[in-house]
Amino acid sequence: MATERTLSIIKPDGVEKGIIGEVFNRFEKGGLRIAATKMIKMDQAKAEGFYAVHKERPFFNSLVKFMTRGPVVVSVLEGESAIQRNREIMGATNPAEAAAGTIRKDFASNIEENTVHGSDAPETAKFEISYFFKDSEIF
Ligand code: IDP
Ligand code: MG
Repeated sequence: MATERTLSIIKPDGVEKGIIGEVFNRFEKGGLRIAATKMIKMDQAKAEGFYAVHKERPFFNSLVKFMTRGPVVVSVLEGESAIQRNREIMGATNPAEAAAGTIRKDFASNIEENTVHGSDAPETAKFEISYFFKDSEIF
């Protein structure tokens, strides 16, 4: 076990629902420190680049449209096994399958509008963090 960093996004539905504070509270209570954060609005190219790994999936265009419809909050979370810990706090991709007490169970609308993103592995975390933050913006 080691201290890690992971990339979190509160997606447009989460910002619209007014739960930025609630989500941050769950991260901090769950042992994750917010090392960087900012609100941005992604354009189509930025969202397509972020989700490039999914570009052959049937939901890709819809996902990009959703992720660009309003502002998001991108953050770097740091802590013990932060990547896995954040995925536990978020819950399963499909809120219908997410465990009780997870962010997605409590707030997500459906499998697409599922409130939060979290990196899934060390390599993707490194790429995703650098996609939004310079080293000098992470504390
Ligand atoms: P994850 O966010 O839990 O890692 P991924 O499989 O990496 O899930 O999918 C990325 C995002 O694409 C999901 O968070 C969700 O917003 C969207 N997504 C995944 N599967 C579907 C689907 O079957 N229909 C519509 N959107 C989906
Ligand atoms: Mg994923």
